[in-house]
Amino acid sequence: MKIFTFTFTFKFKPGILRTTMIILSGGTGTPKLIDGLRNLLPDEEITVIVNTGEDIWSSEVFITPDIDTVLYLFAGILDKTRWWSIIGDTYNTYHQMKELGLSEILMLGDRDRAVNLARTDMLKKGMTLTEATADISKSFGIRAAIIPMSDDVITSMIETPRGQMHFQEFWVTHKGTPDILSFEYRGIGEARLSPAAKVALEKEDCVIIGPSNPMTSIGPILALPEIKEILKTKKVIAVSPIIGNEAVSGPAGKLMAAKGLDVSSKSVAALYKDFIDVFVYDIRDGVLNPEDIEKMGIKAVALDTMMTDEERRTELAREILKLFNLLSV
Ligand code: FO1
Repeated sequence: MKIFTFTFTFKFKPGILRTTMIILSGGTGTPKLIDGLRNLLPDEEITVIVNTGEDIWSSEVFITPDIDTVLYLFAGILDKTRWWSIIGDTYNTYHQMKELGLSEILMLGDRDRAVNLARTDMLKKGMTLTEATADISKSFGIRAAIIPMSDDVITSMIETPRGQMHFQEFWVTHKGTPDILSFEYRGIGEARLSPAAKVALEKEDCVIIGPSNPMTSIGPILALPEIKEILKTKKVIAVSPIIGNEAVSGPAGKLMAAKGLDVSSKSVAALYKDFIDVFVYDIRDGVLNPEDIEKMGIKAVALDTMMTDEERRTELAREILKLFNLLSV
């Protein structure tokens, strides 16, 4: 049992107690929750530690999809129909490059490419990914802290009967269809948590693990040295990205099955059990027995996790903030 000395000292909005919240994010599920959280906390009270395992080099550009989704969300320019890329972006460069015979794995918009070109330039000049992300955040006037999980290169590689491929090749080029034999976070053995992420985690008390793919969005963050030990000393609430026996979106189910795991919220809770306090699962989940979660020493809470509109995203965020309040007693 963790002993919490943390107390909330002042109020931000009626009914919501104020604190700086750390969110572990990747993919598209967690950004939806952050979108709701932004209606309850000022951006400067939000710190997002972002997966970089899906980053990819394409046509001399270093693309970091999960960081960009969070950047564009805070900048107010995210395409919220897809939950990646910039709303209203054009694709002239992409189409021209395809015509020239270049292999473009990701359909990168023109403005999006400009951001990624700027980042690539910064990295080539010797800046870390953390510094480049902070620089771009500043240009967008973003007040939240957006921090890459690591400044080292970590790449989710999927082993399929067609050979090993980058996650984006598996997901975008092959539409997630190849069988998955195994997968690895290439480079994880030599990688470190980014110093900025470590400082943020050590300073704050409340951490949300968002409803993102536990294998390729959250998994690489948790695979970094030190982080699990740090999380054990925090109040941590995780939100399941699985309802029943299916992922809400994306390839989480297929990747979990490849690891020999049942595709279920119980499996997700088991992955996180050593360092979470509360596990949020969906009210529609007819498979999960909350007692199985409580037996792991984790409080199980059923909430509506289908964040299909802004109101529902905000409501889920509000319920999570209330749970942190309960944890502090
Ligand atoms: N996802 C797709 O399914 N097709 C695309 O062409 C595509 C382009 C793309 C460009 C920039 C970017 O930041 C993300 C992009 N994504 C695309 C999303 C991406 O593949 C994944 O959804 C993220 O890595 C999260 O898992």
